[in-house]
Amino acid sequence: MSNRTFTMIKPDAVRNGHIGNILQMINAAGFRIVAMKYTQISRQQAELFYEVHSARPFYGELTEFMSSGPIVAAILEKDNAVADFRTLIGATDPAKADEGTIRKKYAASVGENAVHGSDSDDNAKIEGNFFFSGLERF
Ligand code: 3AN
Repeated sequence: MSNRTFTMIKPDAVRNGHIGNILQMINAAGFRIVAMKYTQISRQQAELFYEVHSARPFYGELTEFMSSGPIVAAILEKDNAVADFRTLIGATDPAKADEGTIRKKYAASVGENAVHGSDSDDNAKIEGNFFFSGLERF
């Protein structure tokens, strides 16, 4: 079990003005911010980041959306970070997300679902390395 996960506040949540509220929920849940940046990825970078989903029917829609505006990327630290963060964000489909989760509060649809959270320790490392150098982690 590793104690780090990777997240993005997605373009829909940024556009809708939810950065502050989402960061507050992340802090309140006991995560420490190891690295953070406000940035926008290109279509090509989104295709690379989501390469594991390249065979899925929503890949085009997903990579277009994720490159459509700025995002907040961050590495978060806490015991059991990957699983606890998945609990905090709720189900991929906000209609199925539990009350009090980030997606229940701020997501509109399965495609535009406000936040990303790594699904394994291995992916948390790969995804964190995609966005951050060693000098950007504290
Ligand atoms: P999660 O983000 O909860 O790990 P995944 O890994 O199944 O969910 O999917 C990755 C991302 O792909 C989701 N965050 C969501 O934005 C998008 N996605 C998943 N399923 C669909 C779908 N049926 N239609 C459109 N986008 C989807």
